[in-house]
Amino acid sequence: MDGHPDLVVPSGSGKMCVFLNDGVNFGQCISYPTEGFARKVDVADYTGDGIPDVVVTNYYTLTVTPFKNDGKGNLQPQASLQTPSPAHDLRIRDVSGDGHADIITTNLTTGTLSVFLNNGTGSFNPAATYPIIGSGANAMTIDDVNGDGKPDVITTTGDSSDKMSVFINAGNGTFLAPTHYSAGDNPNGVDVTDVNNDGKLDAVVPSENENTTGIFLGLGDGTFAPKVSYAVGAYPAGISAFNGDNDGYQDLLVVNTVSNSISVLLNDGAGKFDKKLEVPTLAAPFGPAPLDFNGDGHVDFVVSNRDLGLVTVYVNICN
Ligand SMILES: [Ca+2]
Ligand SMILES: [Ca+2]
Ligand SMILES: [Ca+2]
Ligand SMILES: [Ca+2]
Repeated sequence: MDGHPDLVVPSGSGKMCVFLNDGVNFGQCISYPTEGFARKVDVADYTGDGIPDVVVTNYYTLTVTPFKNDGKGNLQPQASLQTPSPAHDLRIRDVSGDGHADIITTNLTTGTLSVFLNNGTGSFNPAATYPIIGSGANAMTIDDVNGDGKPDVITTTGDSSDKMSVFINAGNGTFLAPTHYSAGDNPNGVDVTDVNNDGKLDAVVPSENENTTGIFLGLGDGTFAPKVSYAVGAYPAGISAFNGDNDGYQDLLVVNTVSNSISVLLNDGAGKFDKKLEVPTLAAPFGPAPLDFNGDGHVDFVVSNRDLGLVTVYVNICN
C-alpha cells in the first residue's frame, strides 16, 4: 500500500509470486504455495477493509483459492472453492451490487461461467453456474455494456464454438442467458473499451488461428455490431486496451504467442486501427497487463513468458 502497483503472478506448478514495486524496480519473487498448477490471479479487496486481496485459480484441482491480505503484506489462504472444470479466467468484482466483491470464473471444458457471491463477511457461497456455449470457455472481462450500472460479463469460447458471449446482469448477481457473436477461429481474449468515442462500450477480441483482432462496436444496449478485423502477429492469445500514446483514444495491446511479439494497434480516433507497431518479446508471451508501474502518467505493460518462467515489464517512453 505504498502507491506503487505491485505484481502478483501465478507461476504454474504449485506457487504464485508477489513482486513488490519500489516505484523504480520490482523486488524478488515472494512465493506463496498454491494447490497444484496456479493459472490465473486477480487482485481486489473482497474482505472490505480497503486492502487488496488475491484470488488464484488452481487448474488441475478444479479449485480457486482466496488469499486474504492481513494488511502487513502477508497473504493468508482461505478455504478453496470448487469449479465444475478447470477455471481458465477469473475476476474479483461486485456483480451483485451489495458492495462486497464476488468471484467469477470461466470454466474451460464444461464451457461454463461460475459466480461465487460474497456472503458479506469475505467468504463465498457455492457457485451459481451458467452454461456459455461448447466446451472451450477461456477469457473473460466484466463491464457494464448496456449502461444500467450493473456489471455484465463478456466471455470468449474457442474450441469449435468460436464465440464472444455477452451475459447481461439481471441484478442481485444473476445473469440472463448469453447472446453469442461469431468471433473468428479460436478467439482467446477479450477487453471492453470505447474505441470510437461515442460513449458506448465496444469489445475487442483476438482470434488465435486467424492472426487477427476483431473490433465489435457496441450499440449501447448490450448488443454489438459484427466484428471488423485487423491483422496482428501469429497466435494472438491476449489483449488489453490502453491509452498508449496519451491522445485520449484507446489503443490495443495484443500478445502474439507464436511470433513472440506484441502488436500495438493505434486508434485513429474513430475506432479504426490501420496503424500498428510490432514489438518483439522474449519467447511465448502471455498477458498483457497494463499498469503505470513507475507513476509517470504513461501506461506501461507487463507480459509473462511462460516457458522461460519470466515476467517482462515494458516501460512506455512516450512523451
Ligand atoms: Ca482486504
Ligand atoms: Ca457482491
Ligand atoms: Ca449492465
Ligand atoms: Ca463505442
